Amino acid sequence: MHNKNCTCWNCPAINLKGKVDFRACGQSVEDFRRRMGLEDSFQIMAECARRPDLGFFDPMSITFEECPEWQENPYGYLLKNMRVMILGIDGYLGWTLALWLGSLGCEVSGVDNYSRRDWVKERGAHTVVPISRMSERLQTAKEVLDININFREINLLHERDRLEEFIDEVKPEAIVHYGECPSAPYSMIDVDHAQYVQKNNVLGTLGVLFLIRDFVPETSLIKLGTMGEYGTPLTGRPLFEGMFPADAVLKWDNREWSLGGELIPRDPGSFYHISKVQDTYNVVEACKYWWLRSYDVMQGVIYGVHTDHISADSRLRTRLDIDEWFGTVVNRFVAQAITGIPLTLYGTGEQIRGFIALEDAMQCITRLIAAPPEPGQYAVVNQMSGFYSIRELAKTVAKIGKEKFKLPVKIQRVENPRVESEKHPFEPIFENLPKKFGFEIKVPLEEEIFRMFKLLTQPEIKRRIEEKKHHIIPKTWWSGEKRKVETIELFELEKEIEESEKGPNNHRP
Ligand code: USQ
Repeated sequence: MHNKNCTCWNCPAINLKGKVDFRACGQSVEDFRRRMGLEDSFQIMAECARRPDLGFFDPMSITFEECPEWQENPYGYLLKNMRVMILGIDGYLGWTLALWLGSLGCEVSGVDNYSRRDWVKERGAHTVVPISRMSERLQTAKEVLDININFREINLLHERDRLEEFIDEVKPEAIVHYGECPSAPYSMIDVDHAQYVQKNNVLGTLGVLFLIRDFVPETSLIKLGTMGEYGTPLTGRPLFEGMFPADAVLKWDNREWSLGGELIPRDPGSFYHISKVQDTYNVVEACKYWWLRSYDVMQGVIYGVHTDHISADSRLRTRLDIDEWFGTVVNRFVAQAITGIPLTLYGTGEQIRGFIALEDAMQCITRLIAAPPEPGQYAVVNQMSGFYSIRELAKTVAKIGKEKFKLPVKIQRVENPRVESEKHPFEPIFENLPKKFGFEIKVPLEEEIFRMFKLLTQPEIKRRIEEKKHHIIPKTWWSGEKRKVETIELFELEKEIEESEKGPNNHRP
């Protein structure tokens, strides 16, 4: 178990408030530990909110493996009935995680104001996988999976008093923050959308940080960031996990400095991605000022439709968007293949991105919840299971569509409405999750694409794709133009597949 040696120091049930003057400890956990080893008089005493009978004790003396409150499950020791609050519980990821955690015995609570439903509706699009109203979702979760979810409709930005009340009532031991607008193209529509996305995301999250400080300072915040914060630097320098490693140096003018521990440069590619960068700095500072604990999850592009729980009943399914604003590339490609639109490579299609299947993303988040950061610790994970060029992905989708579903799939290059490098080196480091948290890839790309075809070719879903087909070809340009992109080139699929069979150029750890 990856978290067996974590101690009460990591545990959200620890009660340190008022017992430790963190400012007197400096900012370094190592320094803290060193002083405890060296100075007899320097010690920390804490109480346990779950086991008050222990009285005051040294919080580093009991491990998760030894504590009866932490119980084994497939993703590490997990706190018994752990109280996890999901912000953005009605979304693609939020709903999936709620059922996933509920089935592991967590007490799940969640907040949403249905804004994802509203944004998609505003664009005239819809989720092609129909989803139930929240009341029906909650009832079905109870009926089919025996999961009780404590839900409250709250706007994170504008109803902070209600969020405060809910947090104080539930006292979550982990908060997973998915409650942001996730779309780059949506943020690039016009000034109103750009301002809205930044306000919603950045200020919403800032409010959450203050509430954590005041009401649940020991909770761990699992905050969704994006690999897109880093961009695709043309120097090809590695995209470390948030910070430079200890041995990284800056050389200039015959002098040398250590870069160890400093945030790596960010080069976001849309006003949405910028909002995530701003969040990063706000979360880092909150951890520094108030000793909050946070994992910032730099997630690659997500795709897929399956976990056992969302597939257990049609009323439990999660949403799936394929329009130009809210559809991510793999999900879009499968829908395009089904509806006869040649798969749309923007520009050369040589852009490379990190990807992860929905189910693997759930596994990662669970593993992070199970091994909370230490007080004051801000850490980053690059959450992806492999990286591919968009062109390779299109070929994979086309091949599965053609061979397994007998669809006449074509691929096209269209004008790129975005401003992004179309040919670039890419060296993401994504070692923390597998090495420190025990993450193992469970879902091969091809398997999830197959599952998507299976679901999306069902008559009702296919009809819903057809209905909104006109929102697939993009017309939102980073330049501000509003016109459909033109096709540059249409590919002979056979040739493309033949080439990809010569040697798939995919990249896994
Ligand atoms: N692309 C195509 N054809 C399409 C759609 C996209 O070639 O039909 C290209 C884009 O130009 C881009 C890449 O595919 O180079 C990924 O685009 P995307 O729309 O799938 O994803 P993106 O806009 O980058 O944003 C998505 C999520 C966002 C998350 C991000 C992770 O919407 O919330 O932050 O993936 S990452 O891309 O690693 O930043």
